[in-house]
Amino acid sequence: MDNDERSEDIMRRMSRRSFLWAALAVGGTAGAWQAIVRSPKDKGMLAPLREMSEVNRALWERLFREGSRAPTFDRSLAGSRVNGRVGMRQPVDVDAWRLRVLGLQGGDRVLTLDDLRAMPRTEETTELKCVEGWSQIMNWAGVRFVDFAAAVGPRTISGRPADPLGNPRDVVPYVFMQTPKGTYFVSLDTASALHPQTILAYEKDGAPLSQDHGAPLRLVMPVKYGYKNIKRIGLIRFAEERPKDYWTEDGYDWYAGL
Ligand SMILES: Nc1nc2c(c(=O)[nH]1)N[C@H]1C(S)=C(S)[C@@H](COP(=O)(O)O)O[C@H]1N2
Ligand SMILES: [Mo]
Repeated sequence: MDNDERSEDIMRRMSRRSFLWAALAVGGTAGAWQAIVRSPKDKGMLAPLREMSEVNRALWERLFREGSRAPTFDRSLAGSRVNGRVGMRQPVDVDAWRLRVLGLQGGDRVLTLDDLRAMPRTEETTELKCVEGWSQIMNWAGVRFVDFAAAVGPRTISGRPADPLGNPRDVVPYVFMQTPKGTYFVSLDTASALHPQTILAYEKDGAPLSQDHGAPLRLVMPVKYGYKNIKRIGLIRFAEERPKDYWTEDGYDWYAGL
């Protein structure tokens, strides 16, 4: 799909397709379902369903181009709430901690917290929304994921040097992150990972992250539900194919967009 296509065009084309589906439905819902399940598979997914997810992606990318932002708040409104300790049962030794980065053009990297602190620093006060039905405004500081990506050089689709800020669409389409022993893990679409409000946070309220909030490094992405905001990151991998995702395996939505 041409991603420079306007969302209105995508919608118009979708409604033309909807008309076709409606026509099928007149012939009986069972008939329409038969048409779906008998349709050719595309990358392991039934073609009509694949089309839906492609449209979802295209619409989101348009939102990103237009500068869609999650709300930000005054720092005085920031509070605290902790949820989820998968992969965090034992305290982490922050001094011994290292971040492994895979899927790069120049080979694997091992980074220290100081390496991350040397990258451009960003602060944001945003709302974390948990799918369980609560939300909490919190203040974070760290490096924007897009600046991190620019510093490490992820693999690209074209094979040319990565330019995550100028040409984000050339970066391979998925990002995988996991806790040091791989107990909790998320996969993300690269467009959302490169969103300007997505940060690798190492501070909360101006102090190093507590163990509960994901010391020494966690993901903060207010454009997605809390369960994608992985705490205690030990590994980041840029990927061509969609990697596994902890909560998606339990039936939660993979995209998890807000
Ligand atoms: N490693 C790890 N990260 C995690 C979780 C978890 O269980 N383990 N839970 C997620 C969920 S469901 C939520 S809502 C947020 C909560 O982040 P907080 O504790 O900083 O509020 O962390 C996310 N990151
Ligand atoms: Mo959550």
